[in-house]
Amino acid sequence: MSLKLYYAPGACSFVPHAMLELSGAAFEPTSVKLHKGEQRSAEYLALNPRGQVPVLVDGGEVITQIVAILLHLDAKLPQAGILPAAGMGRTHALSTLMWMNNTVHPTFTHVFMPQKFTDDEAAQKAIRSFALRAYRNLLGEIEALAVRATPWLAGAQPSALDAYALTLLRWGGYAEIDPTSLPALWALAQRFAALPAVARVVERERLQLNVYQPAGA
Ligand SMILES: N[C@@H](CCC(=O)N[C@@H](CS)C(=O)NCC(=O)O)C(=O)O
Repeated sequence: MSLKLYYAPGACSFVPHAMLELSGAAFEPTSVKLHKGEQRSAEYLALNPRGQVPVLVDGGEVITQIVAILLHLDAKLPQAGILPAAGMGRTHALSTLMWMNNTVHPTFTHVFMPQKFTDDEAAQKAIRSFALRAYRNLLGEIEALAVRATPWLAGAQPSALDAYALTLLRWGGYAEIDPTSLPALWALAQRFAALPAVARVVERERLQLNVYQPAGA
């Protein structure tokens, strides 16, 4: 089995990256530097014409989209605990995972890259500030999930939900959201980052968990 994961430090690819490392399976992590535009190189576009991370290459198969990658890995590496194995726990976890991917994540894209949605600079400012308010509320919803965590978001084992929650909270720091203002989520992210396998990923991606800088600092 040959698994290769294309990831960008600090990006959403952290989710499959952390889960692969937690699985204990051998894989080749390959960094793509988004700030240098490496995702738009001819070589990378040949792999993923959408120019995005993550990409998983399993043998000869190229897989894109976080949820598809996670479901593929979950079937292949059940020991990773990517989602609960069965029952309503799995259904609810999948529901939360899809919401993080199709709602919370794109809301942050509107905050961080409003230029993807309009050329008009005034409209970009308006999109950013509107999306930022929405993003705060969405992180508030994840905080409520973290308050009820037992002790992880999907139950007894750390899962892809905790990896996504950490990523979304970290991103908030780039958008004037102090992670410590969401105490249950902040505690959960710190606990997840401290798991030895996840700590290796944090080190490989050279991530700082709290990137928040108060305005004027
Ligand atoms: N829907 C995609 C979203 C992937 C995505 O948004 N990737 C971002 C990083 S978090 C990216 O590669 N951005 C590079 C760019 O847009 O140039 C998924 O679930 O995989």
